[in-house]
Amino acid sequence: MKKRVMIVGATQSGKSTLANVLNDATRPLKKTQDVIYGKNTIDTPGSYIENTSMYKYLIATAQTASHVLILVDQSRPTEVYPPGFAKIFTCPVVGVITKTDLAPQNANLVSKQLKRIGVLEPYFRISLKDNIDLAVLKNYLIGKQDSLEKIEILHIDNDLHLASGNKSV
Ligand SMILES: Nc1nc2c(ncn2[C@@H]2O[C@H](COP(=O)(O)OP(=O)(O)O)[C@@H](O)[C@H]2O)c(=O)[nH]1
Ligand SMILES: [Mg+2]
Repeated sequence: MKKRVMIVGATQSGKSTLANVLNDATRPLKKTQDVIYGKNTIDTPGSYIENTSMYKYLIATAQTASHVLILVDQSRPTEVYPPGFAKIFTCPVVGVITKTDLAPQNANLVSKQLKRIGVLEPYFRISLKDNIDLAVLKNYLIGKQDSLEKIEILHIDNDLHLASGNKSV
């Protein structure tokens, strides 16, 4: 079964916008306290990261995820994550800097934030307006899984082929 990518970040950091991109969807950007499962994503409420007492829900939800995306908003670089936060997850963690069309003077600051949180480079720098980097991220996260599924299907096809070949002998 294909696993989903979990998206974590402060309220208004661009989580649901990114979820729509990764799902090829146009779900409205309503503020919600619910975890939303999309085709390829698990969109988590900002409150889960803004209250330490909610971290346990993030850890539990990440159990079924292929990756955790940790978002930092270049236009509002307030610290929302504690140092080393990324280490609480057992699946791969990917650092994503959102809204890179805004406040370019914060570019270094947000990279440093991701480092402090314990996220390893490379970081994906994305903007709603930047189709290229969005496509790179999407391919990195979802393309890999799709191609694995394709390989599995090829194997099944091959097995069927062999089986039917054997029958005719
Ligand atoms: N300028 C700019 N605005 C963005 C970008 N990504 C999201 N937004 C806007 O930021 C606001 C919050 O986005 P949303 O995805 O709802 O954030 P969430 O609360 O983390 O789910 C919305 O008005 C989006 O249109 C971006 O890359 N650039
Ligand atoms: Mg949202």
